[in-house]
Amino acid sequence: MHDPNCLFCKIIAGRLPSKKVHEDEEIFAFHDIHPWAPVHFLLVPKLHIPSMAQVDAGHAGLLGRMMALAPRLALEQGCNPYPEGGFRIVVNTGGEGGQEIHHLHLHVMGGPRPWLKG
Ligand code: DGP
Repeated sequence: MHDPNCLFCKIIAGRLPSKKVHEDEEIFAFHDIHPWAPVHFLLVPKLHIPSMAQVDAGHAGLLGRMMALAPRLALEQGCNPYPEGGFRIVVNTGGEGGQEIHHLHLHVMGGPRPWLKG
């Protein structure tokens, strides 16, 4: 199921361009257009779920596979290995959660960030 008016559904369908990081039957990943970190990509289900607020137990397998995929893609995209390296996963949810695009997505962010060192 997709929403014809949804920006991320259009990206998944190839109707809008993106820098693709990964695609399989149920998951799509692409670089964020406004990166907040040296590595910053978005991991989205192909299924149009508006946000974490609409997630239910039926989505548990899909969300688990997205979370399991994130570390592999983070390393492939240039994040350094755990524990010195690593990455951050953020899921903005709703207006007060800072969500702008209403298609569930994980922000995966990492890479060297010298400003965090003492
Ligand atoms: P959020 O605030 O959590 O809904 O984050 C949405 C992110 O989506 C934001 O970091 C910028 C990114 N974004 C918005 N429009 C586009 C686009 O057309 N292409 C790509 N690659 N990213 C986009």
